[in-house]
Amino acid sequence: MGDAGATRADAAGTGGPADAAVLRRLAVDTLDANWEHDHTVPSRTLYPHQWSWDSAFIAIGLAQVRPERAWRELASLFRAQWADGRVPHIVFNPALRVGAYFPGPEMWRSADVPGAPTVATSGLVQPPVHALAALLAYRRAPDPTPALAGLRRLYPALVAQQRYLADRRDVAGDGLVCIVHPWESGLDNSPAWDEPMAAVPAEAAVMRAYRRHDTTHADAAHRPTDLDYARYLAIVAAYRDHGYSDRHLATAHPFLVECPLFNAAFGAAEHALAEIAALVGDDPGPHRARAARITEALLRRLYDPETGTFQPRDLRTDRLVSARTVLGLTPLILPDLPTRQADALVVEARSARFGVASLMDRPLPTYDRTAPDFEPLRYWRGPSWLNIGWLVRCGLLGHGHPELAAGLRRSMIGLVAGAGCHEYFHPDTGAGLGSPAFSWTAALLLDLLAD
Ligand code: 2M8
Repeated sequence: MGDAGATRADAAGTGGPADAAVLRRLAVDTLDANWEHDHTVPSRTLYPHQWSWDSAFIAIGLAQVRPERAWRELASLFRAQWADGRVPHIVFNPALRVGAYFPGPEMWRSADVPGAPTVATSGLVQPPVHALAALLAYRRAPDPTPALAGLRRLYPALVAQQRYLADRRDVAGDGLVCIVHPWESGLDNSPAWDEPMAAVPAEAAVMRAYRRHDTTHADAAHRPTDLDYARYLAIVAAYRDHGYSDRHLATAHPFLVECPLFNAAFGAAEHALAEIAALVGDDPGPHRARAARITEALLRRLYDPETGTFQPRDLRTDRLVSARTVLGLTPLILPDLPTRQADALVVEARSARFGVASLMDRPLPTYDRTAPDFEPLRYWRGPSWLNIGWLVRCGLLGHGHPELAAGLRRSMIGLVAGAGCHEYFHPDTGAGLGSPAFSWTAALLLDLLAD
């Protein structure tokens, strides 16, 4: 990032009240502009419907400034929960024209599935950060009474979300959840998925039959490729054609991966549910026990002592993937991660690959910046994203690294001070990329400013 950005970052991050007020205003205006009846769209142009983990991050920011909306945001998402407990990764706004987003409801055909809600949705899920978000929304709320009522209403749905994942998605029977599509990771085209995706048969040419919506609103060089999309569609079709039933996954599904971030969120959700249970008068014990089992399974199955980080496991080959992405750092959000592994993750975070420091010279990238295929402009293959930095910062705080957490916070605030509420940022210059008015950037900025 350039000098001007760094200066503004320091002013905002170390108590420049005027700059902080300007940034807060920008964030609130962005969230207000993206509010749509009962939810916030991630971006008016690129993502005009409701997305699952976006809504969770957004609720954390709304809790401070529009507390009533924080609970409406989560409630509208969970109204679209399927009978089996899955929380769909997209809830489609029926008021929008066909073609407002690709792939739209006509590709997913959720209405054909018994147990799907009346509103059209996708059939995939995203990292279950919602229980953590609900707990933080409660803590951030100016008035605890309505916030506690919001938590109480949401609690059974959050429990059902976890039950779906535990009962239907533990395909290997090892206590971890598997994702069945890269979109479920939230880091769609991360190099983490290159190895498992290479085994998915598809040809880029099939995309000639479709019109991609994303590349009319963003530079194609900053987005997944046509071959990526051809594979995304092939995996959706495989899942959909089995009625989104998870019974066929082990035998018939082309993409099955245990992701460190998804499973860290799964474990963090049980920790959060234990705290929520205590607040709403339920027994926290079973949540604590499940949380401990998830951390143990993550250590056993996804921790690689050779590299000192967590790596996704491809269940089709039963091998850990080799790419070192920021996904590997995210189990730091688990409060019960043992010191040995937490320390190893801090070494990895501070390495030249990720550059976390108390005074960061560049933003946290999503992929090892020393890798030959590091791509500073292409979506999740290098650029810096606020939700990931925010999660890593939570982990650093939880494991006793306040100086590193402060460095990361300053760097993230500096990104928005320098470029605005962009979707993602160039990992060298801090330039804004993707949507210029992106909701979770705004929401998490509010959270960072409040700390
Ligand atoms: C991106 O994913 C969607 C597909 O779900 C897309 O590329 O169209 C990802 O960044 C994902 O993490 C995010 O939830 C979504 C909406 O912001 O966009």
